Amino acid sequence: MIGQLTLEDYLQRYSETGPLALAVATAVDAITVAAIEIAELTGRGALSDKSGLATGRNSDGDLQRDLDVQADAIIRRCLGKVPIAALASEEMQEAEIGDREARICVAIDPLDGSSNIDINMTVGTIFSILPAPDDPSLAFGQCGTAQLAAGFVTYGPQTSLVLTLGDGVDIFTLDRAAGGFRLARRALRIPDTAEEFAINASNRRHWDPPVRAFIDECLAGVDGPASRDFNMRWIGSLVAEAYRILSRGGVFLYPSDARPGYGDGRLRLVYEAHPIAFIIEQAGGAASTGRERILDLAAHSLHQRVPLIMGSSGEVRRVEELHCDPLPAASVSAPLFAQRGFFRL
Ligand code: AFP
Repeated sequence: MIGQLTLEDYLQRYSETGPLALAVATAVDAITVAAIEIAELTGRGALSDKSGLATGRNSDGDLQRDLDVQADAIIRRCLGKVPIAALASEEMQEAEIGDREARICVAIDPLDGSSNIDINMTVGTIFSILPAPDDPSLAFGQCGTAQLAAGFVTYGPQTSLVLTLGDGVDIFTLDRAAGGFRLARRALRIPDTAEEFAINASNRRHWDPPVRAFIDECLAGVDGPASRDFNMRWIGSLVAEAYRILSRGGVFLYPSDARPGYGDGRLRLVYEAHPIAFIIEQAGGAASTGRERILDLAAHSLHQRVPLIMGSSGEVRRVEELHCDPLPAASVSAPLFAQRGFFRL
């Protein structure tokens, strides 16, 4: 089965389960067609006239790069052939209403991690597929639990699609010679405990005490409450972090912090946290704001940000415990780090 089953056959089998499944399968297929074109574009790097250089800012003020815009256009062209009631993108200020008779809506982050393009790091496309409500303008105000499917494509050493249709998580890798995706990993499961944590440690002074307390526990390793040592990773690309956690466990934190504009963290609920949370939970992990389950949230605005703690369920639960019953502030400024000088207080 591994390496034999094509994504085409996989989606064909799924689409035979009903008209809604057919609509989902058709949209996933269109996104993967776009992904092959995006992979070619990102793979050309500086040889492409669409560089990773910034060209402006999107509707929410994020730095927008040529390839962000190019990837968005490719996906919208490919999805243009698919009946969709509403389409939302990080690169579009408002959602676009499409075919009001269509059964599904799609939210996309065309190129997540694009600040990594000019340093040749893995970037990716994230997508969420939702049922079309009677009023398509309400499509992206649904809870994350409404999602029918979610996935992301990594453009890295492999071009791989990580996909959930609501019954587990499978990975398909692009077979460039054949020009299509083949099943590479089936039914991924995330271990309940982590050996790696991922956070941008340069922001420590801005974190809330529960996040500091959790990271301090990780740093204390075998000498601290976790009673085991951790390794650290920070790639700066959500899809790469999610792929690693799906492959070997771990915990990722992009919390809210005290920096201006980061009161709800950096990541977007509708087209980043919701789809990633759906995938992580389908693989046996957990995804939280630190206080609430990500999938229980419904966006009140399209580009709304949300704190995201996701990965091995035991670690996510520990972060939630610390939010519910925070350690006394004094214990968070553990002298251990002042002595080590690793984290100056
Ligand atoms: P870009 O798409 O602007 O590169 O942002 C990527 C991202 O949204 C997410 O993929 C990373 O995990 C996170 O930002 C990295 O944020 P920092 O640069 O603040 O570490």
